[in-house]
Amino acid sequence: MRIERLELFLCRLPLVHFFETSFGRTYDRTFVLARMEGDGHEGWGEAVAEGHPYYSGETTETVWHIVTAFLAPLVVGREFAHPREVFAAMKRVRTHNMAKALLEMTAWDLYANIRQTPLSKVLGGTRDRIASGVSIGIQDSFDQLLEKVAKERAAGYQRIKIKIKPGWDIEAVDRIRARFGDIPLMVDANAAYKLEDAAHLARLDPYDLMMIEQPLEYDDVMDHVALQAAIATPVCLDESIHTVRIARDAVAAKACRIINIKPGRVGGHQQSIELHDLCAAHDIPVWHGGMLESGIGRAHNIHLASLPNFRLPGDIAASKRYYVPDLIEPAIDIAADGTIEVPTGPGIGVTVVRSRVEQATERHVAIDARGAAR
Ligand code: OSB
Ligand code: MG
Repeated sequence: MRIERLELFLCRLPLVHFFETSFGRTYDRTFVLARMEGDGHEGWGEAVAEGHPYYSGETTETVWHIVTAFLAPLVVGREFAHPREVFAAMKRVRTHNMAKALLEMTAWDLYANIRQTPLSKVLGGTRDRIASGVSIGIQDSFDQLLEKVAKERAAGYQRIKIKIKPGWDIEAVDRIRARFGDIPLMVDANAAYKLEDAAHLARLDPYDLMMIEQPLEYDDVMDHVALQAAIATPVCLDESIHTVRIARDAVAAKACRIINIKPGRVGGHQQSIELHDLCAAHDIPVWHGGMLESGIGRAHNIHLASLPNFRLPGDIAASKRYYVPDLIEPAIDIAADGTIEVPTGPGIGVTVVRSRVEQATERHVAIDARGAAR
């Protein structure tokens, strides 16, 4: 396939409910969308970078800069036999995996559309529904948290994850266990703790959590090894896993027992497949994370999560928890059993509503083989 043209859209959408992590509270989401044309078809993708550099050093503005100045010239106007070649074509640019993933994932949708095949099939997916969980942010009170948990349980979600930070951790878990009993429950600290907090985090052991996600720093592996040896709760890494090579080292060092895969964080679908396969070979379960994506990124995630080693429910939930209306039709929804159907049409299998994208767009650029034009 030849990638003939690339468009970028810098968008902003209000969130249905604010989302609070240990980094702070967000009321809306800023993100970059990409659209590619080639061989008479189109592809869509979404970068997971946010408007701030708190989860990752990348932001929507760094994605815009790196794509327009450095990555687009390596991809636009070029011929690829398969989208698995796209990440390698961008190798000379270091880091910036969110920017790379934007182009790489968009190329996968384009390829699947050219082949008139669902993206899940070209990625190697094996299931037609995925298990869905929710990530519940830090609330204003524990009562509000319990109400949120009750609402998501009633909606059918298969597991509950809550965000934690010092001062919003043991008591939050204790109250959820007291009210809801033995439900599938996990916590995500987004790097809010230090190794010195090991004894404090060991107080979570009796609550039989599925895992604690990213307790320590985003650039750490070895303190997680020490922490995992000191606590019974399985450690899951998110922010620390920037590349497949880091994952290999983390698994070998026993820094974690579970890994969260976000294709946007690791450079796209091909890197995610390699990470998925590495974990499968070491009997490390993986699950699919989320980054408050619009329906475009969310649809990509659903297809990837259909691969076999995605053994635990992901943070891939219904559109209506995030954006109403979503940028796609039909919106993503969950069934009463807490599963989401993998779309069966070509590519990501959902229709991008151009008028809604345009309404959300604050900046747009189109790039062809001759360069950028507004
Ligand atoms: O750490 O998994 C995370 C959202 C933004 C940035 C980081 C994270 C998250 C979530 C939300 O947990 C998951 C979702 O519902 O999309
Ligand atoms: Mg996380």
